[in-house]
Amino acid sequence: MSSMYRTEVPAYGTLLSLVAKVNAQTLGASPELRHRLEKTDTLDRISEERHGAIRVGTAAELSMLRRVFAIMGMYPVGYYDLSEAGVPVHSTAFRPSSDAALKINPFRVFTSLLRLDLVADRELRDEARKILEARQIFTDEAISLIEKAEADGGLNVDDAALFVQEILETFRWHDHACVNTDLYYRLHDAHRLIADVVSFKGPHINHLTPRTLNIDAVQDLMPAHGISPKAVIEGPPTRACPILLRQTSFKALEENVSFRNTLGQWEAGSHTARFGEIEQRGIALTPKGRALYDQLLARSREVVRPAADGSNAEAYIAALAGAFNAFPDDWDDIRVNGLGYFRYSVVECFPLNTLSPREAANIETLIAMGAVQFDPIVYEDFLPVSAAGIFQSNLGDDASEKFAASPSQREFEDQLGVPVLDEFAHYESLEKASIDACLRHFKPIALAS
Ligand code: OOG
Ligand code: NI
Repeated sequence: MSSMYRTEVPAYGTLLSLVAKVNAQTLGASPELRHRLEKTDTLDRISEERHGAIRVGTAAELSMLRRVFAIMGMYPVGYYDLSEAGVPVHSTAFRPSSDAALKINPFRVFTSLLRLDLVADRELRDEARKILEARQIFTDEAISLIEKAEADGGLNVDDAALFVQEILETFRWHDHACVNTDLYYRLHDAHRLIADVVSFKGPHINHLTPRTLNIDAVQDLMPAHGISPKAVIEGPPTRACPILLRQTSFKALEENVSFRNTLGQWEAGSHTARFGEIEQRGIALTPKGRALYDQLLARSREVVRPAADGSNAEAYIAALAGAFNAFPDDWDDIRVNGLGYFRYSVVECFPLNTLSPREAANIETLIAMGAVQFDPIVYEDFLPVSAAGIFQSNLGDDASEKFAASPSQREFEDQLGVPVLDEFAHYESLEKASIDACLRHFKPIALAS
């Protein structure tokens, strides 16, 4: 998918090289960072894609995608309602769910389902629904391989290669629309996103997102490389202890697309949909930490709402930084305040004979004495306000339709065919498992009397 996308969207290739360059410089300048990443990551894959996104039109498409991703060990985690932010979709992210699986494959697909029920124009809504129901976004071969994998509990090497090739077809770009010009513009006027989902044969991958070790540097360097970034970086401000997720993208390109006119002839037109994005991840927050994050973000947006044209970017960045002064920026403060999740581990050369049984049984004491250390657990999921910002900047600066906020997780899960997994449960179980492993290590001392 990466090489297909690079060929189709050359600016994305430029972004990838820029990310690789900045990551190499960042690692070169900080041996400590290199050492930490060596312990926890695969360094040669540091600049590779960490997520992509697609938008589908029907429950049947969504549930089939769920089956496709399950074959690759990716499961829906989280529910994101974007209607509140003026985008008529709700979403989940398919990703590996276990720690071991995430180490092998940290790639996620942010997947959105169009909500035609939010479109006011009934006639247009029915027309769109009919078109979506008639299309088939999977090849016949893909469908039979999905069924085979499910029946056999997996695929052999040859079928797996074929599976990847056939599924790739679903994500491919189509430069001939399946609606005529008139309908395209009616869909477009209702919301650009509706035109994007309904007008094509399939749900083209609309962006891929490599990981950067210094998002501020890449954002600043983009213009000099002929790429136009969105006005501001989404998410938390620059911090000593990164939290959650920071993202920025380059604006979607206007691409040539052919539409049929009323006489049935192809005519030239254009469509904007595809872009490139970068991300930098920080610590996963507990529900308490997340509530504080949401509160501070909302507070900063009461002061300055970032304008799509970038005219108030500096004021927004200052308001954001100001609001986040209230969020502890020290790992131990974050930990003792119960704001983030940590992975605990035994300090290798700690002299065991200095511990009393009581000390050896208490994790906080073990930390205080230097027998146990802790590292932040990386956030693997997404942020609805940030996602809305990424959507908006790529739907054109004028697109800020209002929809009534209408989260509908139950309905989404019905359409998906399974409940989504709870992101907090994942981090909590990682943290707990690491504490249990430490206490097990010191148990012989704790039990000695
Ligand atoms: C998805 C936008 C959300 C992110 O990184 O938050 C997203 C889309 O535009 O379809 O990918
Ligand atoms: Ni994204």
